[in-house]
Amino acid sequence: MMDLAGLNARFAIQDALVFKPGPGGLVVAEVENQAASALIALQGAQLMRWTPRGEEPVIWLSGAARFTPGKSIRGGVPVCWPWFGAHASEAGFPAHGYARTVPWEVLATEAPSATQTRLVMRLVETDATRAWWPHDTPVECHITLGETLDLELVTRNAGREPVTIGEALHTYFHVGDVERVQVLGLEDGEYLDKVEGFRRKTQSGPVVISGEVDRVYVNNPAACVISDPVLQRRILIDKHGSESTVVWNPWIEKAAKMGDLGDAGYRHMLCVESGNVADNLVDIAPGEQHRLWVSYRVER
Ligand code: TA6
Repeated sequence: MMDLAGLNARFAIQDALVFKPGPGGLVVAEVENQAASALIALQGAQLMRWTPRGEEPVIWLSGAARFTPGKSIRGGVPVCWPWFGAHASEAGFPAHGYARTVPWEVLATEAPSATQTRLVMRLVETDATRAWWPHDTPVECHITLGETLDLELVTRNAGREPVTIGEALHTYFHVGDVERVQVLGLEDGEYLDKVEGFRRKTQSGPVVISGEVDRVYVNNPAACVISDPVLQRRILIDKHGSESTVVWNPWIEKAAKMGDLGDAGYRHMLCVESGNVADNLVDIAPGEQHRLWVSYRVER
């Protein structure tokens, strides 16, 4: 892996992007362009902050987050890959896959304009990752930061056998008061309710949060909107290559047990995750690739 000096010599962009030591010894890329500021940890290719100019932060990062090499950071956009939730057969394997807790390397940076900065990263495979996932599937994360945030996860099957992956961009959005927001776009959608042992249900009306919510909306390529009357804004979530949307808020008791969500953390976060999970795992044929793309934008 390249050290900070090497990273900056090769990939820093004047007036837009610099690599720095981050909390807990993690290396971060700090982006500051004319449209937004952002912070990305190289561990997990995990976006920690994205704030368009003049806006409140759009992405929520827990005030009690722990920053430890090899542990996932509470908040931001953890990349869940190549499985979501518990591993199908190996109870000891990491929850939500391993992509979020291992180093990624920088492949390229670019400033297409003064208002856009792009960072391309690739997961670094090691003996440890191969023990969890013995498939040849290079995965890249392409992040474009500006007034809009675009994230793309590209999985290529470089092996000789078909592979099946689960994945999600587990985005924690910052909201004024979770009890007052509505998620629009999932009306009439079928979902698995994790709070009730994955019971299959149908959404009626907008999603509102007044207790623990942990739902996987399946067969659902729809764009959604988080309508936030307290921060007086709408967050628009557009996506391609994603058939599932996960909506999660742990509420008071679960949040207290987690220990890294902060005292009133649950009130100011809502995960709306775009991916392919449960019914919607993705088969990738040898030589083929799959792209999961999301785009976030704030509207007032
Ligand atoms: O996406 C929802 C979820 O799968 C929940 O069930 C919840 O446990 C959450 O993700 C957080 O998981 P983590 O492993 O980051 O604590």
